[in-house]
Amino acid sequence: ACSGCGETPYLKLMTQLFGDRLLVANATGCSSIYGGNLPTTPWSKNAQGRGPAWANSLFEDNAEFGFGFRLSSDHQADQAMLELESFREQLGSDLVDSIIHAPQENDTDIHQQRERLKLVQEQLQDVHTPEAQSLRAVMDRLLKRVVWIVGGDGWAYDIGSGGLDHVLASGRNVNVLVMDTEVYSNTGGQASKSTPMGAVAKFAAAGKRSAKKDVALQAIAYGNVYVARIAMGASPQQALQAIREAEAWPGPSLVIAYSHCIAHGINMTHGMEQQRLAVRSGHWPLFRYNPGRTDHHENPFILDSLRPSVPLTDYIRNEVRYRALNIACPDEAGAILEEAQTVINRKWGVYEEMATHNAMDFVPEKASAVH
Ligand SMILES: Cc1ncc(C[n+]2csc(CCOP(=O)(O)OP(=O)(O)O)c2C)c(N)n1
Ligand code: SF4
Repeated sequence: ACSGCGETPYLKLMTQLFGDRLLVANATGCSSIYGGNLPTTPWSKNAQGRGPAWANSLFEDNAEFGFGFRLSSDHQADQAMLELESFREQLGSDLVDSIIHAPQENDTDIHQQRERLKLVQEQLQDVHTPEAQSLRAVMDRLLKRVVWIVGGDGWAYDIGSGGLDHVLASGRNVNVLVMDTEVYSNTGGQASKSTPMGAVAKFAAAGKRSAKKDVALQAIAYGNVYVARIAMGASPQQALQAIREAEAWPGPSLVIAYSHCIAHGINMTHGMEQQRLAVRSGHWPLFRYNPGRTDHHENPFILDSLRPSVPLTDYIRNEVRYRALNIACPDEAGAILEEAQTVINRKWGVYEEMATHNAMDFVPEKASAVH
């Protein structure tokens, strides 16, 4: 990756959180290039040399590709449980039941499940029947697998958006991370539906004239999708909390991560500060929509950032993609950026109002069932 890339810290964090339980479906884009070229990759391994399983299919089918990981992994877990059942007498009901009913909700639960599975391996190590060999081969499926579908905005907002929508609507336990650079970075910075109003990009040489698509609100409309908007440079704690909550939610999750990029024309050594300005100006409000909160009659929508405290111009003046607007169309630049500020003000108003709602204002619990 380019040095100072805004995408890579999210992937490193994901490895650190989920390690060898992580299955990653990676859309084509910068992340499939720097992520797939060993040894310089943000994906890391633990002391035992184990790390995530990773694969890249295409640009356009990544959500469906990752959805397949979920289906196959659930199927393999079911198969492993059946095979484990057939050893109930030999292993003892206590051990078998504790494996089958293990909660696996936090690090301690996961550690305990690993220990139980180790115990089964030990007890079966001298059993050489085909059944025992088969169980040994599938047993690691009884450790909870975490599926993350990752990619850029070109994939999520544009070319893979139909598939992404379909997968989010499935109610299944998949997690999606969109590393949003607001352009197609890997192919040189073409505009996507994520490109903000006023930014100059390829195919938007006179500045993008329409507002950025709000994929978060689209997903929130389903009611059963966990949705968060994060920016590690502005709030690493909120980013960490959102990624953890997304994984813990038993249905679909969508995390949209602000990712600064060389395509923005910034000094990359100040990328994280630029993320802070994106949040403080209201360009990138931080929030979490956690459907699980409606179970406790709480508002699922939490606005994590404060009301904008600096004008948009304070953020965009550090970025060539916006400064280029004055050169490309000096007569219109002022009006376009004024409009962009209005978009931000109104969008903030929408989020602020959502944050004052109560659970009853959102999709009801029954309609938001997950499976
Ligand atoms: C169907 C298809 N169209 C175009 C491409 C060429 N292509 C590869 S990566 C890429 C850009 C990816 O942009 P984005 O999803 O925003 O990810 P980023 O590179 O910004 O991380 C494009 C257009 C492709 N591989 N497949
Ligand atoms: S082009 Fe942007 S997203 Fe791609 S590696 Fe460079 S900084 Fe990261």
